[in-house]
Amino acid sequence: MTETIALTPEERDANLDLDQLKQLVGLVEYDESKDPFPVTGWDAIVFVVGNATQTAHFYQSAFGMELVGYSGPETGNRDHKAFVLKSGSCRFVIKGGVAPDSPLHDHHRAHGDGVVDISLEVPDVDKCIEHARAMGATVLEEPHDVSDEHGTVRIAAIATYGDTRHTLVQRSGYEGVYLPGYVPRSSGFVKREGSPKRMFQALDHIVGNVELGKMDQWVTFYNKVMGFVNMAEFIGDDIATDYSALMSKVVANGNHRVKFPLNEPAIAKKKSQIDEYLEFYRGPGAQHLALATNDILATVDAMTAEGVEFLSTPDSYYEDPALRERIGNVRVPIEELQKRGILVDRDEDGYLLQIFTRPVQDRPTVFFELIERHGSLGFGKGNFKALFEAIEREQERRGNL
Ligand code: TYF
Ligand code: FE
Repeated sequence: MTETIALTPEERDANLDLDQLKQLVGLVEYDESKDPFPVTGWDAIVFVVGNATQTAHFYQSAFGMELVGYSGPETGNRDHKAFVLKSGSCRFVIKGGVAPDSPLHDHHRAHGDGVVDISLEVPDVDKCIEHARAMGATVLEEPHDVSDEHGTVRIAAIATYGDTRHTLVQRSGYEGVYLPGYVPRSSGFVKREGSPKRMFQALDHIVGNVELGKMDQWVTFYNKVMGFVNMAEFIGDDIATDYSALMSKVVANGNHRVKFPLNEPAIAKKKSQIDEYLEFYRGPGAQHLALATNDILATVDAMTAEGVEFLSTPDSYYEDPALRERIGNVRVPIEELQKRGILVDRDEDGYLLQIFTRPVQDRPTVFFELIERHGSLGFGKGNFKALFEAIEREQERRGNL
């Protein structure tokens, strides 16, 4: 029996409909009753940064996100400040240490700005933890209730690669702004005239970088512990040694809202971009977050106007006659893609448009992707060569190649 997928309250709030969402992030129907670790979707992406006050401003100005919640000294949290930001159904929580002995400073000392928690919404925390434990997962937080006047959420956490964790959140109709302890907060931030209402509507995937030889172990972790399935797209030995210097496999939860490509470095002619990440992040961690937009041209223009820097794509990419042949008809003239450096790929299901930012913090670690899907469920396989050449140009500029 097929369970019919339903919109999450977050997606409904963002005025997304199911058909749009299928297009936007490749959502699929699946039978949740057979899933040992059912996951509804993303709950929040939690970043630890050196200065949350300023980073929260960046995500409002540069990424058009809306400040909706807060926790900090003024609300009784003497350890750190945390800003809750939203764009469509996507929620970021930006944390920075206030107390000089906050453990967040230790995290930041090791890793710099980065993602500490890829938090997932689940319908039954206890069921997930029981299964995860039986499969050998490290349970960092046992299931427990957290309450305030807006209701009760049930929470637990398991460890994943590096110092990254998956907090599991069972919301059970909780009506507060994020989690108990957070208060609603808005800002006086006014969007630039003509900039889109939202620069992105949802989160599409988060890529994890793991150490050499560990990719398959992490794929197995997601298969066994979290019931994730393997997706078709991967970068194998063949591509790796020729130009990518990395190998990659993709796992997804049952409904495909949550997709995790996992990269490991490969020995190639040049120093792997994954090794550069592992060196500067000091270990495995989240490498890039792909934001789903339904108008990548408008989003790139709006972000560029705010100073966001994207990787460049050489004119030869667009002038290659094989490209036009490969991609066929897309909704915008190729010239419009070329002006902005947007990449395009087509597979048997459809096509996608994508572009990548430069790292968004001082260390050459975390960056973002914008993705506009039109049927394609892939990750831009046809662009890997052009993309990895662009990344290598950046590595070279940094003196890390
Ligand atoms: O998520 C993906 O698989 C694509 C391609 O270091 C990619 O966005 C893969 C590895 C990488 C950068 C981009
Ligand atoms: Fe990606």
